[in-house]
Amino acid sequence: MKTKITELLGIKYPVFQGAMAWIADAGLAAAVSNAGGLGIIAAGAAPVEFVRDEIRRAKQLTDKPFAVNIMLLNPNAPELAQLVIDEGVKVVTTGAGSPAKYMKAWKEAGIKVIPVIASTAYAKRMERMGADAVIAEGMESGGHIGETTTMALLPQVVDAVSIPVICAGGVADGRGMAAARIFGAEGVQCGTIFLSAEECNISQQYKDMIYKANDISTVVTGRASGHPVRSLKSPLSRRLVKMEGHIETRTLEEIEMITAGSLRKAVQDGNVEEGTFMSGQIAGLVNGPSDCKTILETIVGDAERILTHAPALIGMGENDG
Ligand code: TUI
Repeated sequence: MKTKITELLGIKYPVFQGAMAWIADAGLAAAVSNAGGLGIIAAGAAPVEFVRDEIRRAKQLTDKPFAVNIMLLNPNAPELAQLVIDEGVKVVTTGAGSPAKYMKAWKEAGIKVIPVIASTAYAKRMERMGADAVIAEGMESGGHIGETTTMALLPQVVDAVSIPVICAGGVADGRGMAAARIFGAEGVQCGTIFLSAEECNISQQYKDMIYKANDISTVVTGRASGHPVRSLKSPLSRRLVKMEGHIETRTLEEIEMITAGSLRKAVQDGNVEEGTFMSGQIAGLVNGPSDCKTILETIVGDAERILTHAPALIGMGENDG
């Protein structure tokens, strides 16, 4: 499947692996890139030295393009912005804010910049600023989210900008990818499905919770503090929902106390009681272990089949009257 994004980045499949903080390391990113997609290392809240080592490790593991994601709420963001230049990273994605401060230096360094956006206004700003593409992320996604669904956001962003749009939020199979392409997206970004990859190094508890999840297994917490986060329903998220039901300043501080470090507790320790198990709403489609190559080939192969045979599949074929 050739699109403006496969051409722009020199990759085989127009599928990005979402930059999941604490999860998307060099091992996962390189496995995705080697399988033909765009692997992305999530800098998350990690120290600069750690991210430098991960970038160097990815270069050892793959000769294909990979990206680094900079989460702009991270206090280290300015140092990370320089690090990607120093390390010769070719593609940068950003999330949770504006990359305005770094855009000029990145473009001068020849870096392809692809911000995650959650509104048309922001998409237009990014285009004016020189972004090479945008990732339109619907609120079906896991982690920190905006307010609009993929179904509503994607066509509006596609109409609002002329640069390529990548669809994120709710995509885990060929149907999702085919739908995204019909809406005008040049590619997709998937997060949750990659939690099932053998190359994804997270606790077995986290994987099992994803495999057991269904369509109503996630919940959004943190709206009160201005950083809404989607995660699996769990002892911690249930406590947060209760606390947010009667919010005062004291509980906001308490919430900060119990959520700080809770993603690490989920990813590394498999701490079911105190962990935040971030997940998209599509987790119900993720039912067991797989690997990056199978995931990519299944999504793209199924999308191609659906798009090729679409008229017959929806009863509008030549022989369907
Ligand atoms: O960034 C994400 N997803 C994330 S970051 C993350 S780590 C975290 N942990 C705890 C609390 C908060 C974050 C987990 N998941 N996705 C990209 C994304 N960006 N989603 C939404 C946005 C976004 C939101 C506002 C992008 C730009 C933006 O700008 C608003 C404005 O007008 O300044």
